[in-house]
Amino acid sequence: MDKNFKRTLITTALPYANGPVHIGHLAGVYVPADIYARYLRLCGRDVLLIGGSDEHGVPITIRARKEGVTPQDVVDRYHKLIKDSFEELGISFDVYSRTTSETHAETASDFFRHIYEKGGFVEKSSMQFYDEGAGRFITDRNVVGECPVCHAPGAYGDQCEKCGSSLSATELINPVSAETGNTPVLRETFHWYLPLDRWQPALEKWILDGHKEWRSNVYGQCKSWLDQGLQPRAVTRDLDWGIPVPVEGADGKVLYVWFDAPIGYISNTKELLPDSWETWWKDPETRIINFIGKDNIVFHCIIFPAMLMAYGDGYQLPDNVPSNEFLNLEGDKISTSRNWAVWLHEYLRDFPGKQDVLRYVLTANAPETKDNDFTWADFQARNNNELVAILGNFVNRAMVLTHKYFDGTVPAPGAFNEADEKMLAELRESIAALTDSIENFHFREALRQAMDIARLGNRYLQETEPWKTAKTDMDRTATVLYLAIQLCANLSIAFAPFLPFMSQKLVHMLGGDTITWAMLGCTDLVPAGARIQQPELLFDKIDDEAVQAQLKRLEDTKKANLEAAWKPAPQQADVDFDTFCRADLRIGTVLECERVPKADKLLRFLIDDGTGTPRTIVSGIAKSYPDPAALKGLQVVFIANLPPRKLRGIESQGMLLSAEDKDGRLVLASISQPVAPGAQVK
Ligand code: B3M
Ligand code: ZN
Repeated sequence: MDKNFKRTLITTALPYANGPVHIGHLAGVYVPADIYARYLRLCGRDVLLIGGSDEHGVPITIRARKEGVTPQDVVDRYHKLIKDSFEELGISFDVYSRTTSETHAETASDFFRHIYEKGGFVEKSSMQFYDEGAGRFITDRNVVGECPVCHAPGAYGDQCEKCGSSLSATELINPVSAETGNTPVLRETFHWYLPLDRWQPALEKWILDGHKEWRSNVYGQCKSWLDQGLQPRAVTRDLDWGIPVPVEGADGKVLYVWFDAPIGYISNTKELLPDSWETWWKDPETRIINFIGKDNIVFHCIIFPAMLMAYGDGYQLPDNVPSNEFLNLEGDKISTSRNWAVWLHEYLRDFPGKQDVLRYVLTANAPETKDNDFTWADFQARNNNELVAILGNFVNRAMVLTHKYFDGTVPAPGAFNEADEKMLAELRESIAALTDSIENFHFREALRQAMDIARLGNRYLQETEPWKTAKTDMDRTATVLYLAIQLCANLSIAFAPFLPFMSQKLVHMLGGDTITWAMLGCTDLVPAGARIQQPELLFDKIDDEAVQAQLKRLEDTKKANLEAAWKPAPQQADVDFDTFCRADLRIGTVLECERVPKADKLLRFLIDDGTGTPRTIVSGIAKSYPDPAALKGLQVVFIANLPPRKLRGIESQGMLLSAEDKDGRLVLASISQPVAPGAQVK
């Protein structure tokens, strides 16, 4: 890191307060930002970690209307839930505020007004869809219709998810409002636009020439935007939820949510430090780092910087924008609307005291360079095989042995031998690599290097065997256990940015209090003669049952989603009456029904069809009827004149009619009153 910087301002993307936070948000933004902030604090650097809820935007108003509450009610509820769960996970925000705060309204209004007065916007009219029934304009995203490119139904007014074409709402075929189903009309409106094209040369110079060190996904996205040529972007909307546009003649207009949200970083700094916030934004010796997800890159690297340049007055641009790819869950894209997520507040409820485990797994699997997958099996394995078996195990062995042979007092070491020196050299190597990784935002790698120190500890004990030397050479045992305890102390520091709860507990167990990054590598962190506490387990095993419960919940979600998405199949092409009449449908009475051995789908029916000779029919509905014997006596509908067919060696003389329910269950067709077996269905 460039040592010329005096302070680092770390911002985290502001989550929309229209739902809880999930593991995708955590892995992409909050856990890495917190690791970095904690690391810099340990280095004794001046740092702020800024967060807050994004409380404007259309999805919040839609949710409110659906629930019959006000948008303010929605954001109040989720802001509190999000803020509390971040705190419980140990995300060490210096401030976590919200974009409905008064400070924010003032700051964002001032931002717009100032740029407006400098002539930094252009005003343009356009035709926009208007829902006459609801009495409001509809944003492009909330118009749906047939895609003009691939003709898929349900394309959004800004994009078709089927073919990926980017669209404008007026191109849709048969457009309707996604919310009310009304057919909208076009109405003229006007908006203020930020002419990004004016800032293109400055942005090119700043990013393409000045920040080649950015992650390739970030640099690449910026380059492709710049290569396409920047266009003016509307920064106002016709909505009633948002910050009113603070100039005359703007009735019914609010700031576009992506105009006000990034200003939230500034407002929240102001709220924390009303007197000195400007140092954090305008002093060139401040370094600004924005942690975001990949879908936010253009807003943070192009639009917000253009806003800051348009405002002027010394605002600094970010120095880096570490942006992650996406985290999937059990192979599927995380989705709030499909409830396909691990929600932070639910995790905290289901796994109390295991904040560090989630932080560990999300960092070990961080989608830093490509999309990654969270699975509960991996979660369990990383806890049991790494946190418990490597880190927890080493610390426990070192401390138990020290209690056993030295009564819990750290022994004075003798001279270090070759094995000790080799171990210390490896320790220093790991520390150097670890520090370098964190400095370069490679947290996943950094975590592995921290775990290497615990691996080193286990290997050291295995090789030096203090339990054996204790029988013959107590001096040697003293040296080994002295060094093992120093390794424990090093682990409490190396893991502090990642696993803050474990770190604190370990520091306390070793009788320490303050730790700093500079102490890493030292071999006198816990001096000879110091008393250490009885070791408590740092981690415990996660059993199959806990994991099964989570998988069951996901399975239920999948089922519920399928049912919610169910629609009757489209009607088939017409069939002429005579053709239909050739199918000979009859009623039969079930005489016997049993499973077909070794075929888990098939049932064999014996049916009274009125002819006096029972008819055998094999039907693939066994999964829906676990108790076949109970079907005896039921009157069913069958097709009598299908050619016989052999199934598992049994000749089936016809086919039973059944209906497939939403969940895939097959239900036999029957009749409303008993009739004579063999009666024809017409
Ligand atoms: N709320 C979008 C998101 O959560 C948005 C980020 C704002 S950061 C200024 O993806
Ligand atoms: Zn399409």
